[in-house]
Amino acid sequence: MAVEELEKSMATTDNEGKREVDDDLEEGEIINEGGDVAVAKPSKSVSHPLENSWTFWFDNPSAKSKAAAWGSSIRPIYTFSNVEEFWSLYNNIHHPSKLGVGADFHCFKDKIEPKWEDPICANGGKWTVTFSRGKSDTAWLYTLLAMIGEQFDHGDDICGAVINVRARQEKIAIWTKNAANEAAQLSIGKQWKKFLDYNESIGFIFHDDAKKHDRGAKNRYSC
Ligand code: MGP
Repeated sequence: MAVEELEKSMATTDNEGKREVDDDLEEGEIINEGGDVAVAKPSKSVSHPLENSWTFWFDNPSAKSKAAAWGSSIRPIYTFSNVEEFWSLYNNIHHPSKLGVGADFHCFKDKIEPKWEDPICANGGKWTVTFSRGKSDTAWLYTLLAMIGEQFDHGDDICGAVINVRARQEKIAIWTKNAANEAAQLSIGKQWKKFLDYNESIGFIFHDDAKKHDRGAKNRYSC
């Protein structure tokens, strides 16, 4: 699908998608997780398939504090594979500014888990952009649209994106597969900044470094 066509369909299905879900909702079709996330069963009408299927994952902050091991409370919420399903979901989930502090919300290609341990993520890394609390809603949406709309020249190298909501800031990261491929990483980082109109310098961390050095991991690339 051409980028222009995709953007047009995304723009026009925004309201339609929401109306369809509101009209179609039946008891039990909205799940509420302690006010942190709500998911509606998307419309069945399929007209704009995406190149990849994507899964939203959520990590509940209250479950996280009690978790024995990192990652044990992350769980998949819904998988979508066309534009209409995306808008139906997006219109019925809380946006980052409304998520509780500590929440992690992920959108990853289907079958890739948002963990360093996932075999496809294992040799990858991440670019991160930061915003003050409550200021990342638009950047999160534009990141999702650019990813699912396959607007990155090296989109095949992308695993997905995550937003971490913290007390003082909200961080959005794009996770990639082949950290050692510097040209691909730089292309993704530069294009992402352009899509977001983000003018500060951003850094790329290898997951391997994060595993070894935790918060002491240094940026390997920046742009
Ligand atoms: P984080 O949540 O990505 O960073 O990782 P943040 O937001 O700086 O820290 P927070 O405390 O505010 O959440 C935080 C910590 O979680 C890391 O230092 C790791 O110990 C652990 N961790 C994060 N990730 C993404 C993974 C992962 O994929 N696998 C494992 N095993 N641990 C992880």
